[in-house]
Amino acid sequence: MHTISRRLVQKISVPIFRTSTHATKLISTQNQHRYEDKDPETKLFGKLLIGAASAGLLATYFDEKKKVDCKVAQTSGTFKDGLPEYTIEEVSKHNTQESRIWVTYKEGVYDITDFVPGHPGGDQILMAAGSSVEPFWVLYGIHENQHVYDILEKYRIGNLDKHDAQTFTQNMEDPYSSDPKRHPVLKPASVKPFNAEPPPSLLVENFITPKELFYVRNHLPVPNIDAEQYKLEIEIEGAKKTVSLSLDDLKKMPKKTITATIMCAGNRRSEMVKVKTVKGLNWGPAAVANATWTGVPLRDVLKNAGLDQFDDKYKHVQFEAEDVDATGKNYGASIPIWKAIDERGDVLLAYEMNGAPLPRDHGYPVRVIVPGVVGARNVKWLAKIVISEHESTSHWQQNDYKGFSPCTDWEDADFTKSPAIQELPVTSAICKPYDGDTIDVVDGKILIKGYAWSGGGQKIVRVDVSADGGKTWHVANVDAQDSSEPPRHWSWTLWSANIPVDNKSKTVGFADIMVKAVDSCYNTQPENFEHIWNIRGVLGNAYHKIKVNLKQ
Ligand SMILES: Nc1nc2c(c(=O)[nH]1)N[C@H]1C(S)=C(S)[C@@H](COP(=O)(O)O)O[C@H]1N2
Ligand SMILES: [Mo]
Repeated sequence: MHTISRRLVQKISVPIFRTSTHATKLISTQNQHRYEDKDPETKLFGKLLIGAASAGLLATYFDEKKKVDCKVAQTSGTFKDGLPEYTIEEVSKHNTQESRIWVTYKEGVYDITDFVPGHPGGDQILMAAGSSVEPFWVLYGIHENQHVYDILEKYRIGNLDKHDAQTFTQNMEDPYSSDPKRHPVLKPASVKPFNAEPPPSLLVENFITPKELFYVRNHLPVPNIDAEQYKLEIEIEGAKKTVSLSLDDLKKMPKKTITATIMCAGNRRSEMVKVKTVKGLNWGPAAVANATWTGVPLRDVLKNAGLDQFDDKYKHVQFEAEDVDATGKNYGASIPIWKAIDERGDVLLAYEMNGAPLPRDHGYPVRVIVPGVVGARNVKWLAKIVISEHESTSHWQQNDYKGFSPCTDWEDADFTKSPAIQELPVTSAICKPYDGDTIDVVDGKILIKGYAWSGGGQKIVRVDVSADGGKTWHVANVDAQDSSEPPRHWSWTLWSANIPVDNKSKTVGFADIMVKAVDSCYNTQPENFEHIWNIRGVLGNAYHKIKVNLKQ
C-alpha cells in the first residue's frame, strides 16, 4: 500500500482551499494575479490545464445535462472488482495527451483522453488532468448529476487506492459552505453556485423589488469579505500608478442614488429552449429586478484618483471581482470607457441596495451598477478596476454572453467575431397569470399584469397586449414607471391590462395572450423565438405568449 504524500493532497485541494479562504488571502495581498504568480502550487495546477477553454463553459455544458436527472446512483465512483488499482501518485503522471489523461472520482480511475474530442465544452474536464474531478465539480455544482457520472463511468479503467481515496475525501471542503442563507421564496435554477428567481406574480407586486425577491445569479461561491479590510484597487494599464481605496474612502465621497433594473442575459431562456435546447440555466421571466442603488459615481472615483486624464488609446474599463474559479481566475467583465466616464452614464460603485448595505449575494460590500447594461457587467464583490486598451479577458466577457445567428452551432461559433452584449434589447413579460392557469372572466374581460424594460436608458412608451393570438391588440395601462427621461431611464415599467376576450375564446374556453413592448427608440420585440434562437439562449426578448383557460 502506498501512503499519499501531503504535497499531493495539497495540490489536489488547491482550488477548494483557495476559494474558501479567498477573502483573507486576497485582501492581504490585494492583487489576485500577483498572488497567483507567486503561488507555485497554482502554477503547477496551471500546467495541468490543457486547452484554453474556461470553466464557465464546462459549467454550462453540465447545466444543460443537469436537467435530465439529479439522482446519484450508488455505483458511480465506487470500487469495482477486477480492475487494476492505482495510487494518486500514479494517476498524477497521466496529465497530458501523450501520457493519456486520467482523472479520479471517488474510488474510480478514468482515462478520459478520448472523451474530450466528442464533447464541445467538455474539455474543461482537463482541468482535473492527473487528479480528481471532485474539487472542480463541487465548485460548479455539477455533482449529484447522474448523466455526468454515466458518461464518466464509460471511461473507467481502474480503482483508486483505498487509502488515497479516503485521505482525499477528508481533505475536501465544500467551497459553498459559507454561502449566505436565502429566502425560500427564491426558486433555485441551481444551488451550487446559487442561481434563483422569485415567482413572477410576486415580482410585479413592487416597483422597487424587495431584496428577498431579487434574483440571484452567481457563477461561483460567494466570497466572504470583511468590509473593514476591503480595498478597491484602481489602475491604468501600463502606468505605474495605482490607487487603493477603502470602503470608508468611498463612503466619504459625495453619494448618489439611482433606480435601475438589472436583467440577466439569460432571462426568459426557458421560452427559447422550447425551440431547441441551449446551454444555460433554465431561467423563467423573473431573472430581472429593480432596486435603488446608492454609491459613488465611477467617474468621480476615477477623477478623484487622478485617473480621468488618460490617453485616447484607453477604450475599456475592466472590473475584476473577488469570486474566483477553480483555476484561480476572478469573475470579471468590462464596459466601454464612454459609459464609465459620461456623467449621463450613471455608472455607480454601489454599496447600498434599497437603502441598506448590499446583501452578500448582491455584491457586498461594493458592486458596479451599469444601468441599461446586461447583468453580467454589473460586477459584484468588486476588487479591482483597470483602465485598458482592451476588454476584460475573462471568460464571461470573451466566450460567453454573446449573441449568434440561429444557424450557428457550437462547432462553428466564433466568439471573437461576436461583440460582447452590453445594452439589452427591449423586452416584456406577462407575470400574472401563468401559462396554463384557469382565470376568471369579469364583465367579459381578463386581467393580466407584467413588466417591460429596455436597455440603454430607453423608456417604455407603450405595451401592447392581445388575448386572441395577435388578431386584436390593446394598449396596457402603465401602473408604475419612473419619471426620468431617455437615454437615462434605467427602471422597468410595470403594466396591467383588462382585456376583452372575444366570443370565440369564450366558447372554446381559452385565450391566447401575448405581449410586446415598444421603447423610446420605437424598437419593439421580435414575434417569435424561432427567429432569435441562439446557442447560449441569451437575448430572449420575443413576444411573451401564454395560453390560459377561461372559467365558465
Ligand atoms: N463577481 C460577480 N459579479 C457578477 C456575477 C458573478 O457571478 N460574479 N454574475 C453576473 C450576472 S451574469 C448577473 S445577471 C448579475 C446578477 O446580479 P444579482 O445576483 O445581484 O441579481 O451579476 C453579475 N455580476
Ligand atoms: Mo446574467
